[in-house]
Amino acid sequence: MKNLVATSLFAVCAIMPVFAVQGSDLPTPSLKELAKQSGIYVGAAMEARHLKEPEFAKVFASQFNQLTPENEMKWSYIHPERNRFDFAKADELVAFAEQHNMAVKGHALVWHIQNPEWLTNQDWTAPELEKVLERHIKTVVGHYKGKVKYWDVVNESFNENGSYRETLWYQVLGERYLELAFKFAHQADPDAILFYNDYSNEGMGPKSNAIYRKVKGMVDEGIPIHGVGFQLHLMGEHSIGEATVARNIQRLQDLGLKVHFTEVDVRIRDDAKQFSVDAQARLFSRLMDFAIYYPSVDMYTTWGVTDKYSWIPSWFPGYGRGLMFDKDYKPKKAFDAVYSSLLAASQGEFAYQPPVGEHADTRIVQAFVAKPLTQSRLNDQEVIYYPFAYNQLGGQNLAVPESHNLSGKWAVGYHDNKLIGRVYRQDDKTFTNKTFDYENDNVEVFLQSGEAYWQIRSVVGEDFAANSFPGKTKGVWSADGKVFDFEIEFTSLKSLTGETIGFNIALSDNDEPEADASVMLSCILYLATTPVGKVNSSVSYL
Ligand code: 9MR
Repeated sequence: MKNLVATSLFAVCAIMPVFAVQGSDLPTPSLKELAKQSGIYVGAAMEARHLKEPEFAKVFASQFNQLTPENEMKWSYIHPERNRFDFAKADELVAFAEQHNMAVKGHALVWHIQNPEWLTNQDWTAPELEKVLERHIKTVVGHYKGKVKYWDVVNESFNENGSYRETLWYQVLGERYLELAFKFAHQADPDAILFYNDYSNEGMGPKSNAIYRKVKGMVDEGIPIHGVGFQLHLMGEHSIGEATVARNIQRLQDLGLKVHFTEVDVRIRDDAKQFSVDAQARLFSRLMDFAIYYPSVDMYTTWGVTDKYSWIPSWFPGYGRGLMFDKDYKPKKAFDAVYSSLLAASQGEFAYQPPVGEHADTRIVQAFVAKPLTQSRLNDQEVIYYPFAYNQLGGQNLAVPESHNLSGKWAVGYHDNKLIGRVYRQDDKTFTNKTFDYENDNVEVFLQSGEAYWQIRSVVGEDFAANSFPGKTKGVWSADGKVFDFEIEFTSLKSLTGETIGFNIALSDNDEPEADASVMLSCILYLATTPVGKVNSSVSYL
């Protein structure tokens, strides 16, 4: 829990934002003033072109005390030719920040996107590329020494399954490019606070486990790394697994690292109803609750200020409402919710406690979407794939044991009265000839409808085994055991639209040839779900 405010047992009543509204709709005290009382920088990403817009600059300067250049410090902008750096645009932003007493976070010294052609179109040897990296980092960090206090040193090095992303940096320099980048940045400005930054790394899972292992290794070796950024580009309809985010923050905090929320936005559809607007506001404020609660979280940055300018609709057409201010710079419900959390904290009435404990430790609950399908078969284009997220049997360590080379993703949609899904699975050793199904490599699906609950299992290569599900189940494996297609038909229903169904899926892996049940190393990876959820015509919360 942060500095001034002790958690109050009495403060459980709903807290309404009580703020004076000035000429515009902006509150007094400002968001940044409240955040400061909780020891948090509240910031936003911004592009230099926005400085020309008085309303933008006004809202930014009045509400935020931290700025991240959205693009201007990326290689293609700041280092467009091998022997030419161009600081002009980034300098404008840093000057604006200085003028308004804002902290600046530089973004990003090493990334695989927005790199100039001179860098990407050449075959580098490792010593050459190391020199190029050193020169870039030392020149850029050196230029902003004393002006840019925080840096995203390395951005997005890992894949969802925890492997290294095959970038130029990784291919030529190997994983030590991370160590090199942090060392160079530190040498250029020993006072700078240096971050590793990524997306989909807020909860426990293969990606955040890989990041944890890497940053722990760097801390142990004395490499100057000071924190991990969670980008947090979220979807309004997806809740975050609070217990798993809490555990991830805690373990990074235990390493002595800071955690920054670096690129927060919560996308909802342009035609989203009040439900999604409320869900969006809850997510924004829940993140602020985390920031207030954890001493290590001292920066909360949104990826943009106003829905007028956001990267989201160009990547996700029809999702133009992801920020805290609307297109007319009016604060939205999300802003009020974040403000309320900070106001409560400033008044000693902050009551939020992240869920922890046995239950939270061993079950990760994450909402996901099952989409309606146009036909009675799965079409990869119509569904959303999710990674199998963690090792259910891992106790405190939810990473897949290193001996298990297992990863996968899954999706489910629905048509008429059928759930129709697919699993892509990768495993180096597949066992299917043991006595009991549960000793073999398999996929397990857990279903709940009302009070009834079923577990159905399909050993690799076989249909679902006999089970008590009252409808029809069918599972078909590809010959190589890598793709599993399944259908689960609720024969008592005509349609699943409007139904409430619990759904959960797991990959089980046994890599011990002689193992019986008592020594079986079973590795269940799953994206767990709330026990009960809803299916409606557009989206399901299972
Ligand atoms: O918001 C940025 C957008 O203007 C750029 O076109 C895009 C290029 O990939 O990068 C966006 O910012 C990204 C950030 O640098 C790293 N995390 C993901 C952000 C959204 O894509």
